Amino acid sequence: MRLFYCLELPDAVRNDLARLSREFQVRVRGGTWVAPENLHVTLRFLGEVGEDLLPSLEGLGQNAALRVEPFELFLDRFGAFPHPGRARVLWVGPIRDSAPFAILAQQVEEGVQALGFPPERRLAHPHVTLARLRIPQDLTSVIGGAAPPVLQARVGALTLMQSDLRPKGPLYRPVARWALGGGDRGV
Ligand code: 2AM
Repeated sequence: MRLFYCLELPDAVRNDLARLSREFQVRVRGGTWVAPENLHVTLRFLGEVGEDLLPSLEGLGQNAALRVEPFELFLDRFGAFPHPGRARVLWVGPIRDSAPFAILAQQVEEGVQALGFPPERRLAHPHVTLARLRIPQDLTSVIGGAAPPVLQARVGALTLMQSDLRPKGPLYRPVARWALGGGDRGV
């Protein structure tokens, strides 16, 4: 199974992001646009994982979720990976670092490394991918010319998500969900 840890977003925030995405779709050609229901914040991509690892991954998720209280994630800037001048990924994310996000990401990273996953070389950077571009494009003026987003998402849970790749786009299904701070929000 193909798995990743992520933060799900409230419906209202996904709706707002979908609207912003549609505005970009008029100006940016050649992108694969993330379906509104799939918009999320990746914490750690695991890739193809044997089902035997699930209990460990679930224990790890539960422990990590206990370490932080629910928090607000600001989504107040557009950006691009690796950079706007040669964009492969168009995203929305916070201007300022998010301490709760960083703590969660570090907990998960340490946990998956302890399970034998190779270290993630780059620091997890909170973002919601809107589009992936097969051919890198210069989006400097598109991003610079857009009014900055003013969104804020209440993050109340950590999710272990399964992704089934289909020709028409991935189907995401939560495998497990843990309330931050230990409240009850199971799948
Ligand atoms: P992204 O949002 O930065 O594109 C599910 O596929 C999520 O896992 C995606 O949202 C993507 O993050 C991330 N992902 C997919 N393939 C990946 C890979 N090979 N390495 C790292 N992250 C990946």
